[in-house]
Amino acid sequence: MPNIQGVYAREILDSRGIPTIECTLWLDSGGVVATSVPTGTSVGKYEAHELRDGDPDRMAGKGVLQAVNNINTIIAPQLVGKDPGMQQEIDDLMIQLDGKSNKSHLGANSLLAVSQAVCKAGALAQNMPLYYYLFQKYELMRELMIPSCIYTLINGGEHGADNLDIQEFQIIPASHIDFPDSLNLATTLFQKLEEVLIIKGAIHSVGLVGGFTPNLYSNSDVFEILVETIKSSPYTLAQDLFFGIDAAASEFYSGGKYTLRDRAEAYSTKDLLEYYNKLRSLYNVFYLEDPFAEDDLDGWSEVTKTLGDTTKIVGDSLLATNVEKVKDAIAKGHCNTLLVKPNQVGTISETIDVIKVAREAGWQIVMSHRSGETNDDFIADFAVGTGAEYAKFGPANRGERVAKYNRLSQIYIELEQVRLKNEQQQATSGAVSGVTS
Ligand code: 2PG
Ligand code: MG
Repeated sequence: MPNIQGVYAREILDSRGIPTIECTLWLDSGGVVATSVPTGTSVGKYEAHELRDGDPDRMAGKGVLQAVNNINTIIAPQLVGKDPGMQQEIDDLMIQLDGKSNKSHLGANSLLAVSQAVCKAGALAQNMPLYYYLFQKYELMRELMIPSCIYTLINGGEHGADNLDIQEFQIIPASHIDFPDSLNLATTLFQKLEEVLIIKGAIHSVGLVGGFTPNLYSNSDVFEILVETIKSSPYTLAQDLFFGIDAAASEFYSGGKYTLRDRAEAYSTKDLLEYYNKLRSLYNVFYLEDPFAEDDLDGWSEVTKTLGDTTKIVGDSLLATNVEKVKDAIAKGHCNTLLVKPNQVGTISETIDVIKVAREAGWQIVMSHRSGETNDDFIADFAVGTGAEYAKFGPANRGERVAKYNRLSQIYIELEQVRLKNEQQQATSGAVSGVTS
């Protein structure tokens, strides 16, 4: 097996023009992999620490030269000669080198850049596609499949332009729809939505993840526009697709109240639950991500109790891909679905542990991009290889988002080829056994 010969990191820019880290790793067999880490905008307070330089004279204080230096001078020398298949050992070593519970010493961004590079190198060393390497290494499911995609069509909140309070308005094609048809549906509706927004005179620039940012009177108006868009398409709501939101509610929570432009008076936790209830019954909103602030645990318990049977209650900032937080939420019934962002925790091994805990509780998994992305498609392979039921990569729009969908398309083709080959083999052996019997 080839071993690690060198690791090198550098500062690059993400899709928002904000610095992030790219890590290159080469093996003594001559193979080379490169990967980069995403970063968030609506960052939960329980996430691992992202190390930034804070030098106001450079990159508006957001440089990552120190984190890059940590890789090149502290982590890299320790990895030379190691087997890239030893993901757990290498991640444990980096966690030890960091020494802080939230990875604030070397930075979770440094650790993840290396951890992802090691993972990619492990696949390369075995000559396997990354998704297949993960599938056979971690055995998190029986069969490989493409996750159902959650497409964000409209952005507000921190991802928008002070236009709406809810961060993401999403469409989710029904799970029986295969990936090419799902992508067709999302692309068709994205383009039809643009036409509808132009006719309405609603401003339609795009937000951080590429969704439109119309200036509307209320958050619920978005659903009227989406319903109108769907009516002008070949698709039927609640049959071919459903709605979802990522409220990212911590961003409009203050002093125990939620401020939404839908009404003058701020919403109590109970009022907001009522609001979601209405969205659920009026518009088939069956996916609620971060519906309440990360510390409003009563809101989380109530929404799971009242809507959890029919609706995915998805913990993003609440859970922060943190194993203790997930265990607590399972025990207390705070939500029923795990959103996974590897950079919230900082290593691939810890991310896998979190997924395992959620799986044991019977939860489903949503694998997620971040608002600050690069063209790296690591997360697409990671979603397939860990058996995530859902993938949230933004709209099928903008280079850094479509990189992930284009990778899913490629994996879909590979999986189809394997399926057809198996079918042919089965047919042939059936025919042979038919002849000989
Ligand atoms: C989210 C993500 C991605 P950010 O809240 O789920 O859509 O946003 O990366 O800004 O946290
Ligand atoms: Mg979120």
